[in-house]
Amino acid sequence: MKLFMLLAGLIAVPSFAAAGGDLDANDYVGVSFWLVTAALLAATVFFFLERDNVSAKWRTSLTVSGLVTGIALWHYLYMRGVWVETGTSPTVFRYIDWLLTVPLLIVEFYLILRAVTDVAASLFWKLFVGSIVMLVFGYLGEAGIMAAWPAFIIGCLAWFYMIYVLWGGEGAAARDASGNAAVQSAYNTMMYIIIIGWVVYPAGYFLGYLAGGVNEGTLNLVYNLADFINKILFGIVIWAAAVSDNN
Ligand SMILES: *C/C=C(C)/C=C/C=C(C)/C=C/C1=C(C)CCCC1(C)C
Repeated sequence: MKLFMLLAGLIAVPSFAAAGGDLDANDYVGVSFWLVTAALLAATVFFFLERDNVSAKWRTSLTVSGLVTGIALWHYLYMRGVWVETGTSPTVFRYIDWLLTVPLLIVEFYLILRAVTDVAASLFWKLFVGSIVMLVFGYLGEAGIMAAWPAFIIGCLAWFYMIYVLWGGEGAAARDASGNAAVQSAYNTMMYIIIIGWVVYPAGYFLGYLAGGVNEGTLNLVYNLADFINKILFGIVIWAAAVSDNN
């Protein structure tokens, strides 16, 4: 079954990818789209195959990591095409990708805690709703449906709220109570990714909409590298905790 899905994917992918036109070797932004696409493919295969190498309680976390990179892979195929053909930011594809992958990423905190300790469903909802509010207001601001500043401020408040829940709120309490070293260290690394790795996205919004413009190429290059850390590395941290947890 897995092999079948993999083969179906490999056959289907090039027909979409071909729509992207030629990739110019000097177009380093286009090349970065290409490299991250390949890395997302590898990461997706890796997370799904590694499910078999971890104990049952960790499998959902690895599945979700694979869904995140798989969904992003799908969007990257199209985003590269938009960039190569138009030289502009694929904003709509980025936001659809974020809308699907960011809630899945943030919910991983709940999942890794749930693998080793009792954790209330309210933690899931706080993080999930926080991520949706952040993205919806970001999009309203970028699309010009709402004024750029208030949308940005509400989006940032939602992000700070998630950081608060993870740093000092319900998430931190569950982490401390879990008494599981593998989960605690993964939790902390993941939390720093949410705090530091995620700065790139509001910074891009700020420069582009509030500070008078940003170079589209630089913006996309930085977003692509950030996605590598925030999606692939994030999943690897979870995988590392899963394989080192032997309780
Ligand atoms: C894989 C994609 C990821 C991790 C995307 C993350 C996106 C954000 C953290 C976006 C944050 C924003 C704000 C904090 C304020 C409003 C504007 C946004 C949506 C860019």
